[in-house]
Amino acid sequence: MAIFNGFMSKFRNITSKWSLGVSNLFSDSPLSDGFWDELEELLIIGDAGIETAERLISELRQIAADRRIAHRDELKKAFAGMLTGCLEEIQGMGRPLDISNTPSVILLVGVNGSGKTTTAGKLAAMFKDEGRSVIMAAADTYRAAAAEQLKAWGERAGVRVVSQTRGSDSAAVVYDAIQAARAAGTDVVVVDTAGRLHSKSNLMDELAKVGRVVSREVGDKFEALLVLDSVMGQNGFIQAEVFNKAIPLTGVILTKFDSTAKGGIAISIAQKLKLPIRYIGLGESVSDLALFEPGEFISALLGMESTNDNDD
Ligand SMILES: Nc1nc2c(ncn2[C@@H]2O[C@H](COP(=O)(O)OP(=O)(O)O)[C@@H](O)[C@H]2O)c(=O)[nH]1
Ligand SMILES: [Mg+2]
Repeated sequence: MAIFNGFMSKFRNITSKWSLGVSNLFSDSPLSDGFWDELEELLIIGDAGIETAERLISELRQIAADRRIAHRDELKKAFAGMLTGCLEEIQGMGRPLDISNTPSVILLVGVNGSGKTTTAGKLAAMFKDEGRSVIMAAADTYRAAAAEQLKAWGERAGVRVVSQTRGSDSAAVVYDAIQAARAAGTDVVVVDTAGRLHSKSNLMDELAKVGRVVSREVGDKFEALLVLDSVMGQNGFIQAEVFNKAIPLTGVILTKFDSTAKGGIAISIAQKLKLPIRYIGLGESVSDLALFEPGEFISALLGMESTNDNDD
């Protein structure tokens, strides 16, 4: 049962005003000053951030000048190649996630409502689907219904959930889960954490403690993924720095992309956070998680066949 492939088909089903805007802009008409203004506006609306938008535009202007490009549609491929390049630079090669340890630990962190619990469930199901054994740790011991919500995902995915009573020490839950995984020879431990408000330092201390327990148990090689709600756009970034202080982040999962499909956010994550996007959330059900691949992402976003073979 291969439910987690087919990024393009899932993604192409998401209609996006933003993508349409890009397509309309790169139409079959001459380049003009208006074009550059519109492109800048589109990038900013798309959450690329002002700095990134300006940089992309000056690069694209240079390409247009160097190659004496006069028509908008001739620039589209160069634009796609530039965006893909921005993402690939950060994305690196290698595996999407390092899960070479047994057990490998994946911590999901982020503010309330960003999609951590949902993503934990999706990831657990994905790993199971790939033939790996999985345990989930309900380390959000703060919210009353948190463990129940994770258990529901556990049942759906056929994955065991390690939890303790509400209010207990989340580092202890994670410790238990790692011991259970060791005892059973489990491949992956997916840890759902509390939606810490980044201004509450006690909660950040708790997260740092979870990090210490994990490194003590499995070494420094573990994943700490920031779960970012793409609807929050640039506002979601303030949190990244604070989380990164509590625990060194290794990547991002961009959720709720089905609700925005604004491409700029992915570019600004690469530019500002310098963190690779590993997966992208495209809905609320268990299979609505797709591997993030820059070339596919950009070509789907811009309604193109493929940018993998770009020669820019
Ligand atoms: N449309 C959409 N909704 C999502 C996605 N991921 C999570 N959600 C929804 O966002 C809300 C908060 O998710 P939850 O996992 O509880 O967030 P948490 O507080 O970070 O654990 C829930 O209603 C989820 O169904 C996604 O990729 N797309
Ligand atoms: Mg949660």
